Amino acid sequence: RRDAVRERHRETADEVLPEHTDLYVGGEFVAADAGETFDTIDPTTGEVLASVARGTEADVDDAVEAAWTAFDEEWSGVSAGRRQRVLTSIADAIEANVEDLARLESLDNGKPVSEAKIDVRGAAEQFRFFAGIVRENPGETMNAGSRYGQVIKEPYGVVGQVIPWNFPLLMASWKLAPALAAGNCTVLKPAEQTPLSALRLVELVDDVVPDGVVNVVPGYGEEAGAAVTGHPDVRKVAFTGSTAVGKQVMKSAADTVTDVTLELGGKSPVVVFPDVHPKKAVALVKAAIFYNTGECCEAGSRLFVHEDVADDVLEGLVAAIDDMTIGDPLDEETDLGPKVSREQVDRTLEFLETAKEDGGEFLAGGGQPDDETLADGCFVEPTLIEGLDHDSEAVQEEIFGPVLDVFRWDDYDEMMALANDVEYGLAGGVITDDITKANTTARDIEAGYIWINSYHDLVPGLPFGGYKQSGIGRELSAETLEHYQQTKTINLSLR
Ligand code: TXE
Repeated sequence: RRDAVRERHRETADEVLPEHTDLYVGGEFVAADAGETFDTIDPTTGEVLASVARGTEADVDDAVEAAWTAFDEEWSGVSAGRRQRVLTSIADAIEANVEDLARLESLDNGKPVSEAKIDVRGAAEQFRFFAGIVRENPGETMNAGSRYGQVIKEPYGVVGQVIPWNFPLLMASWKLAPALAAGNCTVLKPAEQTPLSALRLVELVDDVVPDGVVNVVPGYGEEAGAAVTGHPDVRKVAFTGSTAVGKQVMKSAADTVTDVTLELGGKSPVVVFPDVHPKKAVALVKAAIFYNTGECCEAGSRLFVHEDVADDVLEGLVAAIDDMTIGDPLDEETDLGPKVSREQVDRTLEFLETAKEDGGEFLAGGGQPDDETLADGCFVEPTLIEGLDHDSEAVQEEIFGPVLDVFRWDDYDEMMALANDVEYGLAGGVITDDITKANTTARDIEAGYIWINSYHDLVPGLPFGGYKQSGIGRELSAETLEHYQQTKTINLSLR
């Protein structure tokens, strides 16, 4: 069985891997300046998928220069209509390759292919959304006594974008679409664990995007990432990743007073009221935490379930976990694939260890699956933990794996005080059919995005981003376009 999975992954890789694994700079695929590469690993089999150019500061310098050349010579002068056509063509190219891009994503990240398809379609949708609003940029004018004022929005020129590995293509689209729509050129650094879909994307759109408008520099965070976010000629930085690195990015941006938007970690609460049918709660809570193997910044990783329904909901969750298919992410039936890397498995297992030491009771899971056929992969069992103090490490920190901390409540105010007692504030969920409770609870949770009776449903047009240490700025919306623009006032004297 293990051999069969390896064979299937090798064959799939032959079909879907990008032809080029070099840097993409100025519209050309080029080797890294230092001539080095790094391996990207298939987390299901542990085998090397590809060796990819390892970009460093010199490569980032080249990419930034290529981006400025493209901006100055072409992109700054193109009409909104042209930008709209480019964005639409990118969406078309993605949609024409949904199956292959999804399989590629599944190989490189380990996510179930059924979920990868949702990502790929979502990526196309990003480009369509920003293509749709790109012309809505009229600016303002004002007659003010003896002067006539114009307020116009201008692109920054060259922006730097660093993305994580949990939704590689989707995150690339969240960054590229608004940056290009706003009229910028960009240098994008994909995560070292998952560089392949960004490279495949630029192969697919090489003939529709003018040279140098999009540059991709794969590499490690401290080498290529820090060179992008700290580059003196990058006028705006957009980062998605850990809160710890987000803070460093913000500090280094201070040196050049560069505008920064950050989308960072989360530890989001899901609140279940006693009026709901336990079945409905189970389905939503399960999706909130286990979607994408728990590797979601918005994952609902702390459950606050009302005492009156707690036993039923928890029993239902344990049964739902038993029913989950853990295995080869290329199988359509797989619900839970491997984590992205061995490092991520170790990190999750360390959290589980501290939870045990802190007296956590494991209602399900708690380690790696005891299944010989999964031994090559980075698998972690779906896990439910009850009985932890709210201030313990496994509750306060983002685990970023399939691990749910459970709390029972009967006093609303006490529950809400705990729900908000984390340094993060990205998202939250409320499950109830009482519209008043749903709305008041949504307002009481200190977070940037609240779902009532759903989860993970992100739609272009509804802004997404964090309160507190979960970030700065909003993606997916018209507000995002503004993050990629600066405001110029022109004050014309009529005297
Ligand atoms: O993140 P990093 P890691 C959280 C999650 C996870 C933890 C660690 O809890 O377990 O972070 O993951 C680049 N300057 N999230 O170590 O390091 C890096 O190369 C500039 C939540 O993978 O933040 C990659 O491209 N860039 C999160 C990206 O930053 C740097 C998604 C993210 O990596 C850099 C990912 C530096 N000094 C992890 N160091 C979310 N919000 O969804 C690294 N990078």
